[in-house]
Amino acid sequence: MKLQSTSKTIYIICILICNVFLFKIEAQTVTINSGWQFVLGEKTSENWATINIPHTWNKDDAFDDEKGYHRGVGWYKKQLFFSEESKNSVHYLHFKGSNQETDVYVNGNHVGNHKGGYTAFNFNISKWINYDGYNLIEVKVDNSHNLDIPPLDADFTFYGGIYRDVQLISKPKQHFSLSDFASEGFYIDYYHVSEEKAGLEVKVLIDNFDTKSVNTKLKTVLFDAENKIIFSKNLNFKSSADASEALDIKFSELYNPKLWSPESPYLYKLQLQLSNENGTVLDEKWQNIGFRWASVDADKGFFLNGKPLKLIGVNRHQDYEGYGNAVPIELQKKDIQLIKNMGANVLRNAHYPQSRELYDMCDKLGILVWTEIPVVNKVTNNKMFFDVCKTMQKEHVKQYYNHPSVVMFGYMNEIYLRLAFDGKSTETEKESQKNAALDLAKQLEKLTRDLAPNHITVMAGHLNELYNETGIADLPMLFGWNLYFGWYDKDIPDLGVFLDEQHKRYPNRSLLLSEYGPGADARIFTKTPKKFDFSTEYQAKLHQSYYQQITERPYMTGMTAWNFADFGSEFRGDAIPHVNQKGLLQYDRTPKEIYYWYKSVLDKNEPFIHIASNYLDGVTLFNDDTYPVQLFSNQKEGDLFLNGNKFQNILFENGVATVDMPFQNGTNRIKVIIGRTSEEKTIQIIKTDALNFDTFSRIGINVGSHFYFNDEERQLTFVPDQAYKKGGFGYENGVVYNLSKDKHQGIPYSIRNTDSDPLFQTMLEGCTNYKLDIPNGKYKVSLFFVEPQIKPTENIYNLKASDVASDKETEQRIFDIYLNADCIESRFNMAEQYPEKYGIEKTAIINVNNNEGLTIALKPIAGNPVISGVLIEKLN
Ligand code: GCB
Repeated sequence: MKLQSTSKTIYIICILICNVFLFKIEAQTVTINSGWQFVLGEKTSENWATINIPHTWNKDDAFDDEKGYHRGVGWYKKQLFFSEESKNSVHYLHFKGSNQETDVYVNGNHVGNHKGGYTAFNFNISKWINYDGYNLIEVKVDNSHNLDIPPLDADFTFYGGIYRDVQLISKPKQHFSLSDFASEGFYIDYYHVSEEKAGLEVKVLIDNFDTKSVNTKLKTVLFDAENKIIFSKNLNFKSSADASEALDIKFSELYNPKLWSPESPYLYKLQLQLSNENGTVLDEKWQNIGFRWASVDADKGFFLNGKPLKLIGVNRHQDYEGYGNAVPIELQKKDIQLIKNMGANVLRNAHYPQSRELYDMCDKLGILVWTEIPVVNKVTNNKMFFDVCKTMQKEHVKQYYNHPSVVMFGYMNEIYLRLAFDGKSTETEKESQKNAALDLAKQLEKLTRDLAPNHITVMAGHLNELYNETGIADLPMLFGWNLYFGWYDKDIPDLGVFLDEQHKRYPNRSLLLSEYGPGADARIFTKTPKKFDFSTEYQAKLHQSYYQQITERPYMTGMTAWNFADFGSEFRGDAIPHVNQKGLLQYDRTPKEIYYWYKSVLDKNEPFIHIASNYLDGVTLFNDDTYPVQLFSNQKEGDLFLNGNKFQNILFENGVATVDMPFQNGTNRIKVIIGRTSEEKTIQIIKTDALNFDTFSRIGINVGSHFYFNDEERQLTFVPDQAYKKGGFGYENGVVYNLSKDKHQGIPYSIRNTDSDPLFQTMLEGCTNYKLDIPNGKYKVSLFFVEPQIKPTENIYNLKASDVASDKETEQRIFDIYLNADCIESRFNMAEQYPEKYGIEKTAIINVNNNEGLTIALKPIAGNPVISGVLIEKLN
């Protein structure tokens, strides 16, 4: 019996495979990424190079020490052969993404122009092709600032180039339309979806390029995940000559459907097959089908399939260290897996549509998606801009419509940001800006609702009354607040206060916390985390509190952290310049500790433990100092062992336990055991009672800073600074240099000539004596400096409007540098002697005698001296 049923299954599978694969399908798609010729600038230039797509010309210059990156034109060209036999086909060039304006030429003829860098587009090139010969394809791409194309302005790098696949699609004369805003030519709708039953409706567009009408057949088959046919429909129809046919196929309801959800992303499959009257298959499409329905309630939050679901997840930018936006798709897919593994159930693809392959992954893995077009920070008040935005939203909605994971369509982010910081325009101009954005929002909202009636419309705003005052926040079905309490604004607990107040004032508005998070650098850690210090600990503190504040508010639909990973933003001066460091992972996708904390609160699948000491290696602790290490787990309690001995029983609250570890000098073993699961980490600690060089040979001090900095260039963890203590080290005078009063980062600029920016960015000003009680001997002493006075560029992400001009008056700064009695530098004048923002290292060899220790004296000649770091190495 059993054998019989197995052979039956095999037989059915064989039939299915035959059905699916053995028919020759006339339609063909070929990816043509290899071996393009590329030149930056005009095509008359002679510097053509051979490149492969995905490609961007900004992968390096958006990260170098020079301000700005190439925003202009680049040309691509390639020869394509078309055979005589292919004459009867219709040929399209399909671009999945080219930033941001693209013009395509075939044999010198202009075949089309596309505006916008994040949606796909097709050009039918058939009429320009020479058959039985080679054809010259030329593509001009321009990423210049263009007032007609969003984004006009945003906190990410607008890398130029053809950065997603290019395909040559050849189709028989009748095929699923490729002309409806580059969609798949069909749209899936669900009707009456419930636990009991679900209906499926497909609207299909079929183009006929023949000059005569033809009999055509459309077969649609719904399979379950096990390839069992659920429904099948055949339709015979006449395709009129040179016309498009719109067909509506409605399947009868399916009883007891398996619903799609993040815990159980069950996918059915739909096959659409187009044949001619002889049965030759002309074109074919496959589509994942997930039966689900989503809704929002202003009081109760988000609902999926009728059940409440707190949305917890991340935002994602598409670029990647070393690649810019031209990232191999397999590498990008790993991101989606990482997001799923973290336990997230939602992804906001901010601020633009991303690769379709990733949405497929979300369908398969069960991640709900918010997707949006890049209308960010401001709008241009003219028809062209409005038209481009509307076309972009049409492309976006139509191209991404069929993904079961996509439940939210958005169209604007922080549209009043520039207006809020605008110190130049008149009141009338501002009023008109305000109304223009509102007007565009109304048009885009209507368009989105018309195109995607079964989806939730969304928009995100920043902390500003304008969104309430204008009523723009009430247009979408769900409004996202991007809130940075404890970073750009006020303090961490102010989040809940603000949200409660908003909910009270606007009780009918559904809310999501669409962005939040501080910048964090894995190389920076501290026992005293502070706003704007980029420390691992501050990132933990903020995220852990935000999570509690959102989960305890039922009216909040959820939260999406800013950002999944660090991303390129050329103008930024974070601890890693040109990179926005608010990621839960680093730019190369190495997780920061906070990623594991999210996993511990979100992923309940199996017991999980993480000891957050991945980056702590090399910490120096003095006397009885301990270091607070965070332990993460999705369990309630466990046992902690330090260096083989049971240290304590630990209780996890909100996924975390923080333990002050009394480390010993050298290797330390931390082990957590919970039931049958355990995790062990080994870290190296330098423990000392004095600056005696017994347990270390080098010591570095991150002068003017309260955090440790792990410096890869010098293979050393610099210790935080302190006021002088006898037997130790520290400053005798001076104050921490802060460009603006309420920020704690020193100077938020890219420091030239180094990757150790946090060492230089923080400094002491007015310190004339710095003392280190080191024993007699010979030492190599290195001092680190940078001139902090630079005319800041306008950077609203690092500074408040009032900070845009430096708080400090420009003054001259000249000083002599002494190591004890030796003057190692006279009239040191960085502004005069070095380029702007230049990281300077001065090294000298000295002998310390007579138990005098070392005094670094910075003797002012003009202005106040500054110093960023000290490194001392014992030579004998
Ligand atoms: C925001 C923006 C986002 C920025 C982020 C930040 O509110 O929507 O594009 O990158 O803040 O890091 O400042």
